[in-house]
Amino acid sequence: MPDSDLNLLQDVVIKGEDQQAKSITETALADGMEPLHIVNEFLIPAMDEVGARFERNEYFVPELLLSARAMKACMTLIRPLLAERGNEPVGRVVIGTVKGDLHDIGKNLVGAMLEGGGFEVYDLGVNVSPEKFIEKVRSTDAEIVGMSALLTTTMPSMKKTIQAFDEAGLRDSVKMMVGGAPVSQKFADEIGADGYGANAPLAVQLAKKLVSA
Ligand code: B1M
Repeated sequence: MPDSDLNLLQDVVIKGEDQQAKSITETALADGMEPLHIVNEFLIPAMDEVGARFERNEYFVPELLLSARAMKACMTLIRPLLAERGNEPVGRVVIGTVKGDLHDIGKNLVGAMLEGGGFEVYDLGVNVSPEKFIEKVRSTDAEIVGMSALLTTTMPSMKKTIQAFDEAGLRDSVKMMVGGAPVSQKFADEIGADGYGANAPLAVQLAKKLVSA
């Protein structure tokens, strides 16, 4: 399959057409196309474009969700092949919605876009205690912890989690990023987080900056 045919893959991911995206990826892989080439040349640029449209207020959350779903559909085929071939991920992120909080739509979106950005993502789900974050970082050697909170009442869980990493002696070996509608840069600074992502595309940019720092 020539690269020109794969431009369609980029278009359908941007449009959020998951079934079509998956079927083009399937054909490309069956034709022997390198999985990493598909990710780097088509899927990541597609998500970059989705992020850019979001920044320009041309795309909103529903479009982000559809594109993230389309990209995820492709990644379900590609991820096992990348693992098999030993391609190193950009970095490893343990992500979760903090203790007491059950909102996961934004966190899922961030996780999917991080995956699209080449990260290995360990998603702990919702209502994640500091102990669970620590346990997962220990077992995966992740470089980044991503915490999401949607409730003002659960924002303190972020601070508690950072403190728990400190107490466990792990604070210097991991970067901690936070996000969610009520979270701000000011709050991130107050609790000693390493970064704040206002939205999913910015969270990916931030994670890339944190792993290369
Ligand atoms: Co809830 N809820 N909710 N809710 N809910 C809010 C958050 C609320 C603002 C609604 C309101 O009153 N206007 C309010 C919070 C008020 C406050 O804290 N001051 C609220 C409340 C009160 C509650 C309950 C307490 C209601 C009740 O039971 N009385 C309850 C709490 C349950 C709990 O968590 N313990 C509750 C329950 C629920 C549902 C289960 C019904 C459902 C969640 C379903 C689910 O997630 N599976 C729900 C929903 C859907 C919402 C609203 C309507 C939408 C949230 C959402 O998904 N947004 C929300 C109102 C609103 O926000 N307009 C609301 C879309 C999502 C893509 O955006 O999550 O912000 P968001 O993620 C963004 C960024 O924030 C960022 O990137 C994403 C993409 O751009 N981001 C990160 C997120 N995480 C990040 C992490 C990062 C970086 C960026 O780095 C790691």
